[in-house]
Amino acid sequence: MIAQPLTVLDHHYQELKDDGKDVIKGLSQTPKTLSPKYFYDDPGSLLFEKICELPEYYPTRTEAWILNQYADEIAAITNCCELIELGSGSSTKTQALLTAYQKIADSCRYLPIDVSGGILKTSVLQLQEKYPDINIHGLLGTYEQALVHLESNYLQSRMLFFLGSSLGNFNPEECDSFLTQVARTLQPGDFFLLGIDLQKPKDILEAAYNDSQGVTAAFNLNMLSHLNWRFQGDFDISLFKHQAIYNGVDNRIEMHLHCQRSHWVNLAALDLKVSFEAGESILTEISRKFDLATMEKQLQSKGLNTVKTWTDGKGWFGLILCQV
Ligand code: AVJ
Repeated sequence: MIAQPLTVLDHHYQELKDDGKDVIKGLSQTPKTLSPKYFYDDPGSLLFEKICELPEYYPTRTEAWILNQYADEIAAITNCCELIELGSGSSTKTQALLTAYQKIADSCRYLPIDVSGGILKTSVLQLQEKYPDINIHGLLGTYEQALVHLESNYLQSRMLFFLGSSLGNFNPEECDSFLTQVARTLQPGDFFLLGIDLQKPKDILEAAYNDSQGVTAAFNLNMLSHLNWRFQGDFDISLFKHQAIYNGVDNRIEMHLHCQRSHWVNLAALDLKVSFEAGESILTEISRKFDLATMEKQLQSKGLNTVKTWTDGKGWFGLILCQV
């Protein structure tokens, strides 16, 4: 994929331009797949915020607990000037870090990066009011665009962070090249802070992705509404059903949209007509569940050496701080 330049929100704000080539590719293969980045149009980002508050969805509150507990320690160890967050969303959990850095640094910068323009713009404005001493610049774009931009725009000592276990969306190969890219954006002495969801019993995992209020189902189905407005599509959402199952061999949740009867879908802006069979499904997301020691080894192989790890009392979620 060719990286497009990022839009710097402070100067001008515009929707992310997406050519949709990945949609054509994903819907033309068997089984069909779509990139989880298409979850996050503005309505999708709001649904994700709702997911984070569900009783069954433990990752957000568990990670938030760890961050609140150890933010001062992280700030003291890293003592860096530029905080860069990939996939910042509403930046709610990040506030623990911003509060900690504001206490120790005189000139600190925060760059939240997200594909969802609405939520990014709102949170940048709110955060700037709440943290007047921190220089905040929102960047609208994908991870790929962000990493290319960061590699050639190095200013000062950095901590790049990637929270919420979004790393789990990558398969092992994608994960490997992502971490290579991350390492390229950092200079010796810089830090990378990674939040990962850890392996745990299947029933807890499946409940987290099949909540009783149906918010996760709405979030999954919203991807089709997103494609409808973005690419002039005619997906009929009522013909698909949300499904999330845990694959214990690959240690991952798999989210599907299961087609209820055979029909054709047209995406006019992509000049694409796709046939769907009853019973087939679109894989919209994988959410891998990790093991701390294995992840530390993988990070180390990229020159990202663990400084410290933190977890919660149950060992459900892990935070790894590493340094180049
Ligand atoms: C934001 C990718 C970490 O995998 O748990 C939540 C997204 N999908 N419920 C996850 C998600 C369904 C979430 N990540």
